[in-house]
Parts: sequence; structure tokens; C-alpha cells
Amino acid sequence: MPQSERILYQFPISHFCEKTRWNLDAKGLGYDIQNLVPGPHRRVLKRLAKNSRGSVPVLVDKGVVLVDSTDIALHLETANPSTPSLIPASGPERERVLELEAYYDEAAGKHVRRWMYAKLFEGGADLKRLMFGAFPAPVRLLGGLLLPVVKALIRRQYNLVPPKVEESRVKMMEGLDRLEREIQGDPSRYLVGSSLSIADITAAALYGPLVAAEGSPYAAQPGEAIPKEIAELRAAVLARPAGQWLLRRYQEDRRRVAR
Ligand SMILES: N[C@@H](CCC(=O)N[C@@H](CS)C(=O)NCC(=O)O)C(=O)O
Repeated sequence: MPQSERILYQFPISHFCEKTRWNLDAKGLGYDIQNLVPGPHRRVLKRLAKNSRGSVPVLVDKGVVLVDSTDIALHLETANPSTPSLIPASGPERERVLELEAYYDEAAGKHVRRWMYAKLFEGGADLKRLMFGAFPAPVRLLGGLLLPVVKALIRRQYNLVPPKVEESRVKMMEGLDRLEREIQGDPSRYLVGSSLSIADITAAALYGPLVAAEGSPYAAQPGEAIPKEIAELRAAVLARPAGQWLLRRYQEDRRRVAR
């Protein structure tokens, strides 16, 4: 199939988009990427889909428009039965996979994002590179100029106020505690059954910014200054079985490098 029949609309920095890229890669499906600029992206998405929520990832698969990473995963599974299965077709394993996927969308998706943005902002991280580094030079330039506006939008949209940021840290840690219970402390185990599922992909991709595994879009660049609170929490997480599990999923199951 020509790749342009499947197009992923995304932000390069978004961990929900990393979840969908990993989902597509694990199923061996080709796709083109259309990077969007945060802010103006909403107008592009509205043109694509009446039911747009304004969020990415959005996948257009042979004319079918899917506006949420969970719906994308379900669609890819039914539309491509001969590719590796990431969601069991039926039974209790399917229920467990879908329950864990929904749980990590929240515990890791929403809460990692809020905590990370808050600490990146406070710690003076190079947001221009993180948010716009993958764009062509003119967009990078414009992104740099618009950065204060983009930061204000993020602050408001994700409610980056101290009590919420602290609540998110607690929820992220609860998610890691649950991960350790599910894998019984063994970083070599998958969350459900004996093979990779969308539950593993969801947890590993959405905790991605926190652990910054090699091969993830969040891997540290040479000479990059990492805000102190992020460096400290990252080290504490990597010292735990859950952190080792997250690294292993990238090392062993993420076959394609970040883009
Ligand atoms: N439930 C959605 C969440 C996606 C999401 O929150 N995407 C963020 C980027 S990480 C986004 O597009 N934010 C911009 C916006 O909503 O305007 C999914 O699973 O696809």
C-alpha cells in the first residue's frame, strides 16, 4: 500500500502520538507523518473531522478518520487481522488489556504530561527544541517566537497549578506501583499474557517522557541540561522494577527508532 494512504497527524513531542506510532510500528503498518503546530493544529483537525476533539493523534486510514489513540488501536486491530495482534479478540484477556490501556491513558497519559510540563517550565528546559526541533527551519523560528503563547496555552489547558501538579506526581507513582503488581516485580514480563499488547505500549509510551529511554523521542541529547526535579524523579523511577520494565519495553519491543 502506498504510505500516503495512511497519514498520522501529530505533535512530535506528544506521548499519545508516540503511543500511536508504536502501535502502527508494532503492527508493521506503513504511514506518513504530518506534524502540526500546537495552537493552529485545531483548525487543521476541524477540517479533517467533524468529531475532532482538537487533540492529536488523528489517523486517516484510507479515508477513515480516527480521532483518539484508543479508537485508532481498536480500528487497526480489526482492519488488519493478519498483523501481530495487540488486543486479544475476546475473553478475559481482552478485557484486561483494554482496562489497563484505559488506566494508563489516565495515570501515565494525563498525569505524566502535567507533571513533566510543569517541571520543564520551572526548570528552564529548552522547550523550543523539544516542541519545534522536528519542524523545518521557518516553523522552528516561528515556534520560538510563539513559545510564550504556546506555554500559556499549555499552562491553562493542562491546569499546571501546584496542587494539581502534586496530585499528578502521586497518580504517576500509583501507576508505577500498579505496574509492579501486574508484572509481579519482574521487568521481563508483559502486562497481560506472554506477548506485547496495547496495554504495554500504552504504559511504556506514556511514561516515556519521564524515563527518557534510548530510542524514545525523549532520550536526552548530548549536553542537554535536565531540570533537577526531573533528573531526581527519573533516577528514582529507574531504580525500581517499574522503571526497568519501561526501559526494557523500549530496548526489546520498540523496533523502530523515534521520529
Ligand atoms: N484521549 C486522547 C488524548 C490525546 C491528547 O491529549 N493529545 C494532546 C497532546 S499529548 C493534544 O492534542 N493536546 C492539544 C489539544 O487538545 O488542543 C487520545 O488518546 O488520543
